[in-house]
Amino acid sequence: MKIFSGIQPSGNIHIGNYLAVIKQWVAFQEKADCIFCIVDWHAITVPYETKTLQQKIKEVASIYLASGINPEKSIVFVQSQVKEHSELAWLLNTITSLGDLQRMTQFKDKSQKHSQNICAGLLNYPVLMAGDILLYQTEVVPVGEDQKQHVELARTIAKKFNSKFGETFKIPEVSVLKIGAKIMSLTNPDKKMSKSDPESSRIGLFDSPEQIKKKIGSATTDSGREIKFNPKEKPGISNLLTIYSLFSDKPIKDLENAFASQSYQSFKQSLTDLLVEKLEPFRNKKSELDKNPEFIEKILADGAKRAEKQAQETMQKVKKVMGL
Ligand code: AQP
Repeated sequence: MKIFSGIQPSGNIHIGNYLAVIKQWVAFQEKADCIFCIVDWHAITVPYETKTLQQKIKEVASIYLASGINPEKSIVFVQSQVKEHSELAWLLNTITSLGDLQRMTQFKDKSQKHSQNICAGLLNYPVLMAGDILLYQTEVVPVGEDQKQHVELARTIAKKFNSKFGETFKIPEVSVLKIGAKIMSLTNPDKKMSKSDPESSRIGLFDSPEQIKKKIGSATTDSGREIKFNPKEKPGISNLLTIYSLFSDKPIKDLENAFASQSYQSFKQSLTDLLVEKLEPFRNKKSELDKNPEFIEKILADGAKRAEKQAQETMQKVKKVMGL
């Protein structure tokens, strides 16, 4: 089985990215051929800092490794180091419907968020993502809820291409968790936790115990006192219960029973302790990796070579069937 997925180096990776996506990658790694990309060409579709981009790329690589991605088993690389991604994206642009791109939820959301700066790249983002996926004949794409629509569009594009030019691409399936596919913001639990939102709205994987304590302590809860999972009526507590459940591997029902007679404050204290404990290995591994930047550079360079080989094979097929 072939797996492909990626994360943008657009800010601090948070527990939403980890619980919904990176944890799936670690599990897939045991049973499949995996390719994990740092999608820097996606990150430049909204305003960004050129000076810190390389540092952010290295940080995402550290997170992959600190989370248990084994670069000897899986391919880890930076998208812009394999030029076939942009080549295939251009070709797929010629068969992608403009209407499909305009109705993408992320395009609408990000156009609103960056209304002064809507570039064509933001509209074409899903075509580049389809290229990323199809280039490796991917069978399964593990993502969070918000990226499901883009994987569905990649399937539509692959099917259209195959019917127009002949069987070329595998049709990828999406893998989205049943619980935890959308971790919500700590300060506004009606919105997803996001890398580019204010610091207090998310827990970063490398946050210190003090930061975790402060953020969980001030996380929005709901009126009432019961620790009950009810995302419609109690979105704040339901989000914290989901985070607790995924980090402790305990079902939400068991947590509701365990905290039945306790206050929000003692539940938050217990969640803080759990997060401090579970994120400690990430912080430790990061300080180890920070001492050896050449190690990460070597992994990314090796990964790009391995990815490029597979990407070139697909591009040869694509160009041939397109008459290029
Ligand atoms: N809150 C979330 N809960 C669960 N999954 C999430 N993902 C993102 N936010 C959550 C999933 O993480 C993967 C990588 O995300 P991305 O880098 O492609 O960017 P994004 O989806 O746009 O996520 P962010 O964190 O909100 O980044 P910015 O702020 O840069 O836009 C994807 O699989 C995504 O579904």
